[in-house]
Formats: sequence, C-alpha cells, structure tokens
Amino acid sequence: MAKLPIEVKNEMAKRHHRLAHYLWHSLRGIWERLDQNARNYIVSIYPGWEVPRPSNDRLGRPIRTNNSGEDFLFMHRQMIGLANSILQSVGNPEYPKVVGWKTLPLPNNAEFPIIPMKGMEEFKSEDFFNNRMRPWEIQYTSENYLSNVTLGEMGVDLEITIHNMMHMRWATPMPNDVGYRPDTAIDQPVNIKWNNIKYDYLGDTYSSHVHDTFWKIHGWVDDRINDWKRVNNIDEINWNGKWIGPMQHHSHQEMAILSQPKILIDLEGITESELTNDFDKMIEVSKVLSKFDNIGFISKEIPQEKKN
Ligand SMILES: [Cu+2]
Repeated sequence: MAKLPIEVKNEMAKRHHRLAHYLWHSLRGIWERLDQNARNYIVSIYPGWEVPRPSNDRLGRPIRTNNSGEDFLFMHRQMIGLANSILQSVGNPEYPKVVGWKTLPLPNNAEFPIIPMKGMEEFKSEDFFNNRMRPWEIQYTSENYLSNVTLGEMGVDLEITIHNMMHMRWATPMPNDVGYRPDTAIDQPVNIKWNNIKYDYLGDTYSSHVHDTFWKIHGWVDDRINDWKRVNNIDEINWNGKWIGPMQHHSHQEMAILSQPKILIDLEGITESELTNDFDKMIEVSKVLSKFDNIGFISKEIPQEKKN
C-alpha cells in the first residue's frame, strides 16, 4: 500500500497544525483542572480556545455524557477532510484519499509491524492484541453496541480504549537524532526543533498526525461514525459537538491553504502579521498548559484500566 504523500506530511508537520492538534487535545483534557485565572487568561489571549465540552473531569476521568465524544469524532473528521483536500490537489493515484484500516492489522502483519519500545511491552504484545484490541474491535463494530450508545458516548469509548491503544501499539521509535519531546517548561513555548518533519511520534499529539499510520487509525475511527449511522437509521447527523478550536470559520480548503498567507489574505483579508500573531497566541496558550505534565503525550494517559 502506498505511503502517505510527502505533501500531506509537509503540511501536517507545520507548526500551526502541530500546535492546533496539541492544544485541542490538551485543553479539553485539562480544562476542568485549570483554575479560573488560567481559563480567563487563555480566553483573553485566544477566545477560540475556550473549551465548550471538556473531555475529562477534575480527577482526569473521561466524561462520557457531555458530547465531548462528538467533538472528538467531528474534529478528526475535519482533519481527514483537510488531508483529503491536500490529496486531491496532489492527485497521486496510489493515494487519492485517506482510507482507514478495514480491520486492525494482525500481529504478524508485515506492512504495519509492531516495533518493540521500552515501557510499551504490554500494548505491543500478541496477548494484548488478542485479549484487548480484538475484543474492542468486535465490540465497536457490533450492532448490539452501536445501537445502544449515543454518538457522543461512542466517541469517548473509542478514544480512551482502542484509539489510544492503536496509537501506542503502532508507535514507531524516533531516531536518536530526533528523540522524544519532553514536557515544556512553564515559561517556554514548544521548542521549534520539534517541528522537524522526522518528528512524527504517534504517542504525542504534537506529532502523531505527521505519521502515516495516524491516518489509518483515524480512518478506522471515522468509519465507526458511518456504522453508527447505518445501525441507527440516521441519514444526516445532527452534531451536538463540533468544537474544533479557533479554526472553526475555515472550510477544509481554506484550512489547507492556511499555511500560505498570500492566499489567505486574498480570501479573508487577514494580513500576514495577524496570522503570525495567531501563532504567538497559540504559543502563549501552550505556555499555560506546560504547567501540567499529564498532557500532550497520549502514552501518559494510557495505562488506565478499561472502564466498562
Ligand atoms: Cu487527535
């Protein structure tokens, strides 16, 4: 199967896409634990980052009932739309659009091998696949499950179980000259060295979407939305959670060219300096987050027991 075209990787590796993905995941996860001053501060510098539906409560437990799960599904569907619009303009017949895994790759799959990594022995084991991943896959594709959950509940269930584990199971180690992004010090933005295109670690929301496998995983997740619609006889989804962060007013195509300020100016009358200012504001927001160590890396949120 063809690899993700370099044009998509190049785009996804840009700082604003990295920051947007990282801030989106981090803020919704940490929002309930931020004190009012921190929230006010974030909203004052960048109102679009006010989180309407946090994904976790004060104790870090996932919130299944507030439709934050819809945000999860909706936001990643927008990312797929963005990738697809880039793919469309690239026009590589081998890779015309994002297509998720139809079924999870088996432990002996040569194209998506499991590469051992320190501290991740459990997720990468064959037992884990047979006893956890495969049963989840069966559950989340079953009519019985799909007809008994709301879309928001399904989004949360998927995110915290099979989705997180897919990220870790298929994570590939970073070369020594790249390494792993540490938590950022409170007064420091994310160091620009982590914008290196080679930094595509699946266990960090700052980098995961640069990796080919991210699109296989999220294509699989996105297909569950269609299963849910089919099983529940729903033609058009009436989304209750559509939070994608401050990029809300951009269509896919506009998001795809966000990194080309000239075109953006033509579209919306936004000046390049304002765009740069957007980066500054995102970086400011990320400084607030850096106080918390339980964010950014998906891996740090993983080792929790299955809740249901
Ligand atoms: Cu994500």
